[in-house]
Amino acid sequence: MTSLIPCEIDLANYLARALTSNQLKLYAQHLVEVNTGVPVGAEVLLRVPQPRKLSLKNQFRSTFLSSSSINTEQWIEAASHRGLIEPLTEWLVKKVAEFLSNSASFIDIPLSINVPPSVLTSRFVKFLAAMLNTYKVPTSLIMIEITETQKPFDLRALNKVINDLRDMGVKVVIDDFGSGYSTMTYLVDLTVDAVKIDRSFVQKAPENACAYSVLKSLIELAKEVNLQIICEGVENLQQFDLVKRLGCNIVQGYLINRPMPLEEALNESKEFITELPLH
Ligand code: G
Ligand code: MN
Repeated sequence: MTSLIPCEIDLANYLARALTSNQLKLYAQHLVEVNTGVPVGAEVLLRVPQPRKLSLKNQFRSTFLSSSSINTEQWIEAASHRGLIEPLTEWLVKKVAEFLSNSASFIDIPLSINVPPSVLTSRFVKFLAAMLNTYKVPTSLIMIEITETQKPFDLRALNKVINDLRDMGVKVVIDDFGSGYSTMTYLVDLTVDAVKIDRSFVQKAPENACAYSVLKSLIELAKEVNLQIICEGVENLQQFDLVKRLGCNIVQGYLINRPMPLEEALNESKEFITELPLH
């Protein structure tokens, strides 16, 4: 496919263009159960094709050119400047539902989709339900990761949406746990299934006593209120052993695998058991 990218654009414009010209690709990265190495889910990630000729003037230039992936924080931030978050999230949901309906026979792990609080409204619940219904996809195959945001939002309204999703059978996870301004409030006011602890703590913990203490406390807190604990950004065995020892249930990160095209990730889930010194 040839690129339609003009020379002078920012990431938001590029995203808008990539969306309308159907150039965004879905990648996924496994979530693996710590004690068994068995994949128990996969996070869906957005990838854009590398533009051949792109002269970006703004802050996105360096991050954007260094990689063909857009991390969740980046695309949500960029998309919010153009009212793009909702259409982009709906596009993602539709693609995931479509994908699952075409391959449902070999998939039995949930796919998680990153959604910011601003999009988690009753409209989103209806849209998701309609897509899953249209494509005959069981709700148990969808997980929603609520991403960290700096925008204020109504926690009670958000919790109502979370309850509706969970009543449908969709799992809900708080993403980037510990890194935002509202960690404790989230924990108190939102009824979710799991927390995904921000990679910054996981990565610093082996060498930084303070990060270690924060990580330990975050895990203890989550355990105390009976939530499952996912640690992201696990890149080496030292980090793996540490989070396992502290009581983490599920890991994700380069130690297990890199994000790969969604289809490949799901094909791999079938036979895939992580070869780690798990016991
Ligand atoms: O915060 P969020 O869950 O959206 O993060 C997903 C991003 O993290 C993706 O862009 C993915 O490529 C990246 N990622 C996945 N595993 C690792 C890892 O082990 N280390 C680092 N630094 N990034 C990772
Ligand atoms: Mn995420």
